[in-house]
Amino acid sequence: MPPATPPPKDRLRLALQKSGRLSVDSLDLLNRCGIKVKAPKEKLLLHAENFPVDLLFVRDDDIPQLVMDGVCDLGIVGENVLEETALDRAADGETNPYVVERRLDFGGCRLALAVPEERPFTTLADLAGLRIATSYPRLTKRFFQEKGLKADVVTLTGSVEIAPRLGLADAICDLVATGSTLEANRLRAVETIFKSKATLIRCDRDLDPVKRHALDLLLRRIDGVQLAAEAKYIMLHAPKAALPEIKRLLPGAENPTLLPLAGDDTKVALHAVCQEAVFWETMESLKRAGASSILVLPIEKMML
Ligand code: PRT
Ligand code: ZN
Repeated sequence: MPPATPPPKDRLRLALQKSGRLSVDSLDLLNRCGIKVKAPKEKLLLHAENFPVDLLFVRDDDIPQLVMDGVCDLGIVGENVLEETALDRAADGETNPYVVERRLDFGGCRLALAVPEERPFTTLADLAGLRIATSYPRLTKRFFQEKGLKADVVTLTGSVEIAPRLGLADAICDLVATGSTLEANRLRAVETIFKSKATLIRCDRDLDPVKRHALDLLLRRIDGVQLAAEAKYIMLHAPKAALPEIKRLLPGAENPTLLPLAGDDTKVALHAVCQEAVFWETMESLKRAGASSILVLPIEKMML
């Protein structure tokens, strides 16, 4: 753990995972927000060159604590780690002074109960009284309590998926993304107990006005990046008579721009920003409705 020195008054301090599943995406998000940092890996603390933010690189498990204790103003961490820490602190009689500023578009996974493939399972009651290995004992116990079931929860810090084979547990409660780890260990997920994404959290204390201003700017940029991630700019030619149907087919598009087409007054050019993904199926439907010359372009940044 780094020393508990408070962040400076004029620069935000943001805790990021040093090395792991969230590191690349966290830095990529900052990069897309126009925040430049050099040589992120070697140092514990880095100053962004063109934005009043310092980055502190730590283990993900330390991030909620660093933010809640005010050592960092901000942190990017999985909701699974955040919630487990919050439950842990509450059990110790501590408060949880944090605010979720943004749910981010990466780090998606679920915390799921899984049993060996050969173990019969029909309802959750089949797990009552079993030994369940997990790195998330608080979330797991809370789930069983809410269901009114008893479970013997065994805390492991890693390699949870091999616990049943080693005879350490009858079932596990672990993070699942693609499901291939469960499959490789001949386990099957039977219940999702928590869905998680990476999240940007802030220490729930008053920020100095200079830092508040920097945070507002950062949040606006994050919103711009996240909005643009799914959004597409679509251009097409459409017969005027088909416009109502074509507009209906455009996913999440408001007020398209219509432009005359030189030499053909039965048709117009339509330009629109679609807030949702544009799939091949949508393009095929547009074509069937009479659209032609359909172009779908990515959008890099967006500000509404
Ligand atoms: O060293 P440090 O403590 O910082 O990192 P860590 O090893 O504790 O965490 P890391 O880097 O593995 O994960 C960081 C965060 O990424 C997690 O807290 C989640 O919020 C998120 N995340 C997203 C995942 C996964 N997907 C994931 N698949 N975290 C872990 N896994 C593991 C899971 O534990 C299992 O072993 O991947 C395996 C399952 O993956 P699939 O794709 O085979 O289902
Ligand atoms: Zn960790």
